[in-house]
Amino acid sequence: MPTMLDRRDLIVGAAGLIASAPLAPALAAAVPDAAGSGAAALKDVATGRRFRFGTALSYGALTRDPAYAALVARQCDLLVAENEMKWQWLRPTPTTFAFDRFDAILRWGEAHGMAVRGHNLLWHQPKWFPAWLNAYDFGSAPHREAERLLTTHIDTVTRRYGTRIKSYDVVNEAVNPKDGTLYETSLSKALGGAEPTLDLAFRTARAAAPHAQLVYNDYMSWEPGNDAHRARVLRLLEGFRRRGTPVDALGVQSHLITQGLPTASHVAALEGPWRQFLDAVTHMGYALVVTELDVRDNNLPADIAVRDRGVADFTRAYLDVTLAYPQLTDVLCWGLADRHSWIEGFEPRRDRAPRRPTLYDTALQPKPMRAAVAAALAAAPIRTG
Ligand code: 9MR
Repeated sequence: MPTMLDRRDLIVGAAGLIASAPLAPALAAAVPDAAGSGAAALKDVATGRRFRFGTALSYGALTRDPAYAALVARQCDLLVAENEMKWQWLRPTPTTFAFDRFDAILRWGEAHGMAVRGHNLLWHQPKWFPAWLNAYDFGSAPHREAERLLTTHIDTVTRRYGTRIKSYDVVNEAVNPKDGTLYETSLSKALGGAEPTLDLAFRTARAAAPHAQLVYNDYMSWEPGNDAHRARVLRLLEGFRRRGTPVDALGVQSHLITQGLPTASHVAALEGPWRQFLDAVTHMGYALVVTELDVRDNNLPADIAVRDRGVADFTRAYLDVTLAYPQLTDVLCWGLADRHSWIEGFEPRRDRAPRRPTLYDTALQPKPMRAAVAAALAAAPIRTG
């Protein structure tokens, strides 16, 4: 039983399903893995295969960590605000919008030649609504008032940015993976259900931003335990198609979770259901976007070299399968360096060893995961669309 993922084992174990070449020394050399001058930036590696590469960036990181911002500018041609377009940040009250922070991120991204995505127009869970929206009094005509509130929000945001934003996560995480239901919120209760609410969000976005790619974004992933979530997302996507709801792509968040040191047989077992899922999504005519890639380094030893290798191998295996889909052209990480990842605050490791979920360490030095992403991009079939 191999303890570390061996690329040749993986190719054999996957019965030829992986189209890309093994991670041979020659390929690694062709994808220099250093942040310094002369190294191939990830965006350039991506461009070579006609992909784009990017990250989430928060206002705090942008304004307080210039070295990190410089790294993001060097490596990325795609950017998304980590929080600043969400209702919780953008809508302090029912009648006001606070655009400053998102605007600052957008201007900075544009000044550095990046395309900027919109995340998100409706995170359809009470937990992520501003408190005022959960407690909102919809008055005597609740349907009309909820419709006004939601469409005003989406109209205002999308019309403000016009063609500066060409892709939106219109709806984020509407499925409750615990029981397969769609979350209900103050808006959906007033609008007569979750599905009409999500449909209204997409229809409004299409009318106000006809140029934009409209994405449904969720975290169903390839690890065991995600089957019910994936199945419910498929039903949601089928429903969108049946009702003619204008949704262009599925945002595959890709918050990966290691299950131990990845072995070929372990990865091969994950691959089948994951392919079935992506096949079903793409057969419905949806494009794919990797919107939030990072890795929760669970069940791996604290030893940094061993842990980083496990994270890198798991990431490479996942991307090899996922980037093989020609419907996918954009890959975004949810933070580029460990010092700006949400994961430590959300779920620290049981042994309290600091998490190592991203491509660069706390000193902004590239980690094996960075080499794995570069190699996966370099090995991906070139996009032709
Ligand atoms: O990384 C984000 C964190 O800073 C916020 O506190 C949190 C709540 O707004 O959202 C995190 O980002 C999430 C993203 O918006 C949607 N998918 C899951 C991400 C990680 O929780």
